[in-house]
Amino acid sequence: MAPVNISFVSDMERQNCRVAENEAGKVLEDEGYYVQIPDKKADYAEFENPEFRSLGNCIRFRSIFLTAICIALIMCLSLLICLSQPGLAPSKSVKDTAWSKQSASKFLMPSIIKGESLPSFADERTSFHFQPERNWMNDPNGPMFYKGYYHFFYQYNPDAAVWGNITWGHSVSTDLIHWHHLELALVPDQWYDVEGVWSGSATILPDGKPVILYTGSSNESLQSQNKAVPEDLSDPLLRKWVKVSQNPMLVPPPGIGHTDFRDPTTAWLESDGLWRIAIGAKEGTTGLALVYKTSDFLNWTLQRSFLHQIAGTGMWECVDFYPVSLTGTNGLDTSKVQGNQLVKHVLKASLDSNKHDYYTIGTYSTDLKTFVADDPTRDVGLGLRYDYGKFYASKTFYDPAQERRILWGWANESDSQLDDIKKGWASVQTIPRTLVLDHHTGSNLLQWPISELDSLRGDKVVKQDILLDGGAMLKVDGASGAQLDIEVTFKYPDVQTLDVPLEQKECVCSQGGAAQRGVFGPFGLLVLAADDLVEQTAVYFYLTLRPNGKWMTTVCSDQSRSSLAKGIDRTVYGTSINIAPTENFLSLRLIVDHSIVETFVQQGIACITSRVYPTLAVERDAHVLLFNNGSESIAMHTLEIWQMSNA
Ligand code: DQQ
Repeated sequence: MAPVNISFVSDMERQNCRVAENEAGKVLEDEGYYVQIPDKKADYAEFENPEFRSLGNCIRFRSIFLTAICIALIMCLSLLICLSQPGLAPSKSVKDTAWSKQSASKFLMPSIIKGESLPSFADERTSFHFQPERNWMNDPNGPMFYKGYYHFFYQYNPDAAVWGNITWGHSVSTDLIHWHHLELALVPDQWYDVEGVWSGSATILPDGKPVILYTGSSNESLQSQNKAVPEDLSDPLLRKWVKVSQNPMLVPPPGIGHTDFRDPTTAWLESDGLWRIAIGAKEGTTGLALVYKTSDFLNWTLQRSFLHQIAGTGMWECVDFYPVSLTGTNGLDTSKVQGNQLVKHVLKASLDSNKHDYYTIGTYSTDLKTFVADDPTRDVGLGLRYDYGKFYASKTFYDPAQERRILWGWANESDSQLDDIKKGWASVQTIPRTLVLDHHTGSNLLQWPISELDSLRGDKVVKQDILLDGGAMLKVDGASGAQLDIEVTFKYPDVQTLDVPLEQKECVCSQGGAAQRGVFGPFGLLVLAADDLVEQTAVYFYLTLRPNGKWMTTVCSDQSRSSLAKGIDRTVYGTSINIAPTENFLSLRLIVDHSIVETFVQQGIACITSRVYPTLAVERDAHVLLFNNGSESIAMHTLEIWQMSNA
């Protein structure tokens, strides 16, 4: 097998690598080496990475003596680690279930054995999420509807499972679930995009013609905005795209760095007859969105005022800007909205500094051409996120076929870059989500998987009205599997009838995850759970009763015990949510697809995406359990679990 080519490199190359590292969100530099993209599958025993060297040596020397010492050391170390983490077993006082009869050693044994072997990766590929057949993918680009087909483009490296050589991949679908992969739409073949055809958007002009605007990165890392049009408008699949001769159309204006000018939005038409686009940028550490206007998509004028800016947020990537209806649930075409009477506008920026997508709701002044957030304390980068897990560089589009606004988001891997190379692929897109303004609050969006996903629902298990005592854990029979759609509701505890302790610890998801013991929670679901629970992904609520009698509700997605494999990000994600006093229930919807768990809380008021890599809890060995790790009982009201087919 061909070894992966690893070399120490010059400062310039290091800089390039750092860009790649940012894209992947994974740190290589600390490990003292840079990976160059291999042409063929890697031979891991050849890695010079110190982390792998010890394992590699054990294999290479084939000395029984040395191997035995290696194994003994690893076993001792694993045992020590396991013993120092009582949270590995979900709860010591579980009731109602066979799990409670298992001894602690039973929980620990498989991790010792499994931890020594590298995972096989066979079960990690998703079955109904959007993924190219192989290699690296990142941002969603230019989603649109044209002549009966949904078109989806994406940042794609056709050569390897790591970021680099970025092109636009292209796929089409009639239902946003089943996809047909086409040839690359745009490749780096011009001086202005030779370092990558980076992110951008599509606009459908009033005559029905689509236009793509995208960022090119030159070999001097100059970021410019460029245009491409379909070669043959009669082809509904739009297989061929032509870059116009006037490219590059826009280069960074004075005051904006040549690497801080990227990701044009879909253009919108205003009442003055001019089209406008927003482009992400920064000045110092102030993140901002520039606006350019045009009548012909070739000649552009920079607007003097920014669309919006927020100090301290750093570079804004993949800005998105669109209206939402104050009166209905239909989506809106940005170009067809005039005036502000019946709409609010949403501004989203993907913060390069922390790789999170922040949005805010506010008013777009058609006079001043600027945006003002309704609540400055929850402005871009300060407040709401689309998703509190692994979700970045998202983009929406208006679907004229069903009059809805749809959100796409990139869910990167949580395993190591070396794992990605071995798998031969990296990243998925989350299930497309419809977006509407939450009319109860007026201050947040609601996200929900597109209704087309329901077509994959198969066999169903239903349970109703189960009281989960404090410490309970209940396996849901007939619901095992790695492809599931789950909806569950719980009742709020009736505090009138309870003697509630005054001292209640507030929940911080990352402090112990689902293994915390509270009064009202953690309670929720375990999915992708192994027989003996050595692997489990917990999604749960944790309630705290405030002195004013109101609940503080936190929701978490705990991937810290999802996998026995090594080198995996074990962050416990979560957020607190505001529940209206009229809502006397708590609800979760979980979309489980092998290595991704997408959670929709309270009809979409908050979302959390986790990437998980079970090694034992796969296929029919992946179970679902209800659990309550708090001391007070919790009533589960309804539980519905569907097996999901492949897309
Ligand atoms: N990814 C693209 C850039 C964008 C970044 C490059 C966000 O255009 O800013 O692949 O993930």
